[in-house]
Amino acid sequence: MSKAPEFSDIDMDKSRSIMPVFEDNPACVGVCEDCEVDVCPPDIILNLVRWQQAITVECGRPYKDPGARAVDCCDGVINVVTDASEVDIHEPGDYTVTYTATDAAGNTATKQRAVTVEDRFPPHIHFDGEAVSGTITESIECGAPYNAPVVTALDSCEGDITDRIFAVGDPVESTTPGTYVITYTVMDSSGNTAPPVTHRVIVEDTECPVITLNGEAEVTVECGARYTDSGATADDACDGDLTAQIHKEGAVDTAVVGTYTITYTVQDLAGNAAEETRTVEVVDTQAPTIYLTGEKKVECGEPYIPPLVRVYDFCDGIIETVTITGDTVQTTVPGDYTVLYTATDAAGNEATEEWNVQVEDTLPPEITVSGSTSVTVECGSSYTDAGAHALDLCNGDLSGNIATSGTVDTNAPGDYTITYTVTDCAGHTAAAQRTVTVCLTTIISFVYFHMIFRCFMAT
Ligand SMILES: [Ca+2]
Ligand SMILES: [Ca+2]
Ligand SMILES: [Ca+2]
Ligand SMILES: [Ca+2]
Repeated sequence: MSKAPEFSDIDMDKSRSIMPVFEDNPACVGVCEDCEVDVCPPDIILNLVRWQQAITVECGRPYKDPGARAVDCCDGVINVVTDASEVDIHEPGDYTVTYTATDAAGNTATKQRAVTVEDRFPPHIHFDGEAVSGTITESIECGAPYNAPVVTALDSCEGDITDRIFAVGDPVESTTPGTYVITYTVMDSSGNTAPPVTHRVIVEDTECPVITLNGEAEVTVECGARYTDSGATADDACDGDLTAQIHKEGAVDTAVVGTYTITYTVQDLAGNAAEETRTVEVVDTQAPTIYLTGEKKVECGEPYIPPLVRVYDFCDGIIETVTITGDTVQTTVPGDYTVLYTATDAAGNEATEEWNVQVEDTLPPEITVSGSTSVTVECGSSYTDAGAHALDLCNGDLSGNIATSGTVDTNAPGDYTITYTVTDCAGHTAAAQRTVTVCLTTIISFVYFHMIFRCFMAT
């Protein structure tokens, strides 16, 4: 049994010539002479395909009916109508195409052709609209956005049969390194199976983590101050937060001026490493502090005791070297003196502290009566005062400045007061007195009688 011809096999030239043969109605052979009464239907001749009437069409392919011709012994060639358009090329199955011809006398003839629509081709699997087959391997970066292909299945007969795709395997987890394999198969309604497509997705982590410093990458700290490192965070596109895995190296000694480096390193699970550094500059910008303790007021003439000096620097600690400039305190010269204490730290920061000394004369001179402060003088004799001397702690010997007041009349018995007064440069005054008593003694000499008499007369 020969295979039914396909539509493409039609060879019209080899179709039968248009000759009424009346093979379906042999009774009409030879009666065409009497066309007054035409009782014979036309003769329908099917155009053949590879000498065969039956046709097999691939589902989904276009079908063009080869047609038929009709000849009537009275009317000659006449029109043929057909229902070939009823053949559904998208629906596999057996169809019967009917050709009908009617002559002018109303005699009708029909003929039929068997048309088979067959689905013999498998569907195809598509990734993102592209037909694919076999094994498709792709590598993607772990953590990067992954767009899985849109998998569809198209059959030349049935069209889109995506809903019949059968997938076996592990769905891709784009944040977990590994190899994921999914195999897709699909079968059309006629049992034709598409070649399976294996999708192999390798999720790799080739990217380094990213370290982000908290705070600035360059930090300046004052020497002696406390430094607390603000740390860093680490994030990996694949492994996520790796902050806890950060390894920190380096320390900052804020007691020592210098540049320090803190290094942060981290590795992801795939061994990709990242490193960041922070530079910490320990600087000394602060001058030392000078502490002066002591007495700023000095009594003129008393010794001057310089203050106790202590110098402390936040960075260097105790500084021993202190330079003293400014006024030299002269303890015998009252006045204000400014003594300057200067200290410099190792970084060259200089501090100067003023020490204001006040030399004051607050004490009066001391006046001392020469000899006795109580003197008795014989009336009539001569009296010479012994004077006094004065000494001031500040001004020294002021004896020459003593002012003496009061007189002694030795011819007049009685008590006389001699007053000595002296004032120092600061205006402090001191005074002392001497009492001189002029009197008559009980032993009166003859020689002095005249004098005594004068004394007596004076009283
Ligand atoms: Ca098919
Ligand atoms: Ca990584
Ligand atoms: Ca300092
Ligand atoms: Ca004085």
